[in-house]
Amino acid sequence: MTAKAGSGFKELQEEVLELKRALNAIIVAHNYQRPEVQDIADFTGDSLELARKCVGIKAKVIVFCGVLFMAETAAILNPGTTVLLSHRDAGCPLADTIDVDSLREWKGRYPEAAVVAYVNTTAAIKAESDICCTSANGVEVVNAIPDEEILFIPDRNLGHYVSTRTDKKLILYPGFCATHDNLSVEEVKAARQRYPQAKVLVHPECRPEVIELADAALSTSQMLRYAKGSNAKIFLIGTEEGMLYPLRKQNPDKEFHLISNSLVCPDMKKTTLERVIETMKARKNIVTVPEEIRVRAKKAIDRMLAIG
Ligand code: CIZ
Repeated sequence: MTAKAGSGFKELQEEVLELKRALNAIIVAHNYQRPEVQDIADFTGDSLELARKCVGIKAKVIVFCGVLFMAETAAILNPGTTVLLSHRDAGCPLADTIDVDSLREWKGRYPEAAVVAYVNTTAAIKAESDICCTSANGVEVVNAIPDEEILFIPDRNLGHYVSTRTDKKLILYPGFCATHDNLSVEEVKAARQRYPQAKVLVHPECRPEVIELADAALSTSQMLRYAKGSNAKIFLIGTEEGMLYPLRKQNPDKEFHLISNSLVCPDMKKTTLERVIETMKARKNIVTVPEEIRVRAKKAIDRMLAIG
């Protein structure tokens, strides 16, 4: 488990900071990154928070410690800035469950439906979609648009969660995040037995039957707010294990336990301090989005942002 940043990382972290100054860079890290990586970031947060925080900042380079679709979102919103992905192969199997051809085929099957794309999609998929949503605002987005029929892509679990909170008709694309989808009812029940007084917080990418057992289904940013505002002292967490680090850091008087040790995203864990240094030294893993795709993908993101 990597939920504690050790002092053994000091030299590497100093090297990153020197490179940061030399490159005039800003470093952002997703909530699921290793603690020692989160510690070198100017900002941590969910993917959209991070991409938005980079807007208007005068840095020449954004070093995105996360996975490819997140760095693409940063590139879409910050076209004048060079975006480096912390590890060349850090992808998102959920985002890869849908490609443009299959999306077009689904659109053909449901020509009346508006396409709502979870931000965990490639720039090319966003460009083909009407509007984006995050795990924090899926319900608001679906309820705010005028369409009654919605093709929700690509996460079936988030889509199902949204469908339980709207009267609209949702058609769910069958993608899922293996890390969240693996969390089982038995694991939640066993954790509850160990800590009967705990609040159970799971991510909406978990299966519907798991969400039903939880006290709340929340995005990572919402989990941070919930834990801070709650009087509870013990929390059982059903999302990627990197989340334990900011939760514990921001709430030193509270206890956080991962519901299952299998809640580890292999792609998120590819980024190490050594990889960040390598990437910055070589100024490599530059993430670019073709302008024609960027402009259309930005429209889908901007529509979501306009909802608030
Ligand atoms: O969009 C994100 O950052 C993801 C993948 C999850 C979340 O809930 O923050």
